[in-house]
Amino acid sequence: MSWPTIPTADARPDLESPYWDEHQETRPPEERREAILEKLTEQVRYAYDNSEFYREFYADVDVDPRNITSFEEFEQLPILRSDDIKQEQKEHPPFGRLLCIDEEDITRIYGTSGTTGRPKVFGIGEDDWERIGEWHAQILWSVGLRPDDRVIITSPFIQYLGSWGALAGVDRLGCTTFPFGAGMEGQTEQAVEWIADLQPDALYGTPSYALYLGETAQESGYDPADDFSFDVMFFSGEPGASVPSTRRQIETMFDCEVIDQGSMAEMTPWMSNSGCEHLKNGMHIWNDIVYTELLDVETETPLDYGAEGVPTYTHLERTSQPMIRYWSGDITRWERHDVTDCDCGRTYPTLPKGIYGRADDMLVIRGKNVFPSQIEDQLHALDDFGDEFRVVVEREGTLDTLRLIVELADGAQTTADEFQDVVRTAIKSEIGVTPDVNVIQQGELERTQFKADRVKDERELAVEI
Ligand code: 8LQ
Repeated sequence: MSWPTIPTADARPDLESPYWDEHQETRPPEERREAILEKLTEQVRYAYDNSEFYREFYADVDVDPRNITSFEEFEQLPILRSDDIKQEQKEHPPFGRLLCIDEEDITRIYGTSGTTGRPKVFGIGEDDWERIGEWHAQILWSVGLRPDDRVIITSPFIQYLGSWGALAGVDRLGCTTFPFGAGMEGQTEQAVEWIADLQPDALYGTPSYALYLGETAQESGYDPADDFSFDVMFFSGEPGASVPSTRRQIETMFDCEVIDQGSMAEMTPWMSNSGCEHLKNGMHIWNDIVYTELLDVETETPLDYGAEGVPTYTHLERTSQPMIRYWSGDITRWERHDVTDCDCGRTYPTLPKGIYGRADDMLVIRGKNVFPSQIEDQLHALDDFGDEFRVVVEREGTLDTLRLIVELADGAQTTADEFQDVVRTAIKSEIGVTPDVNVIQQGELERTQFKADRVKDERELAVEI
């Protein structure tokens, strides 16, 4: 086995092949594990040899980072967190000593796109970027994209790696790329006209943006199902594509298939979590591209299939800024491939319900654990829902209260009072907590052109009595 692999310039499988690399994708999991371990050993040794940060980080471990011989040894390496990267980059700006190549060999600089705190900086070398393109192309092949497809990218072309990573894959696959972007005033209205004229076959963006795009198209007099010709939309960045009723709504609105994708920008190739054209909900974990463990949220120890925990990722072939045992802070459940209802033939583990959300997005309301994506699922299943909502958690005395601000669709069959009851009942049956519900008219809440931010937790502001 060679490490790291050399990207294959422009080779592509036969058009009829469902696989980019049949052996890699369909081999028995045990055989794959052996190959993964070889790559893990190489990756950890490489990081240790080339990064002062990792040498310090592993100073007290009981295993030899230059020669990891088993998964058990690998699991003794400490977990890397976002704050470790931020601190390291603060002390050794701009890249931190995580960087394993010379600064002059960085060909691309990206960063985190959040609005708060110090952004994280990612320096990526040329060969890493080529591998990212290659792997994204491989995964997009499983999604059903082929070189004759026209693909519009409707996420912001900022530091956000989602847009650029999708672009790299679509380019490498040989599709016609239409890098439209998002985020500027009036851009969505323009996107509607461009899509109506150019009829792309596929779209990449966030699920929230697809709904906004669909609504905007309807306001401009289009029916996205009839007037556009999308076969597939692939999404990343937030839950939604694996929230069953949101997924159904997008599929119906555009008459297309929906594919869920995405790990984290740090972990690019972030498509290593991805649905395929056969999977009805959720994502396969391409764990021979990025190795993924599921760790217990409290004990941080590895969990078996069937359990719920935090995906923790390790690059397998990254030469510029490798991440090893990187804690995502997300929550999901994973299953072995043969427990999943998917007939694609791939033997990767699967996240059947996608990533529900971040552990710190989980609201504990009166002792019940609630993910905003559960509320989203209930609301999108209601006929008269006007597509947007907000969740406000407040504290009255010692009790937590859940307030929902929910839009009623234009042309709804129910009154605001009736809809309020419908929402209350639906949410109570899903999460066991009765919310206060404020009904407002469709269009009153701001739409996002990127990732939605729908939750306001005001409990910390409350005075304890
Ligand atoms: N996150 C990302 N993808 C998600 C998904 N499919 N389902 C649920 N939550 C998801 C560059 C790619 O779009 C991945 C990405 O968005 O990277 P970021 O910007 O670093 O954000 C990572 C976080 O987005 C994850 O930790 C998930 O909480 C969420």
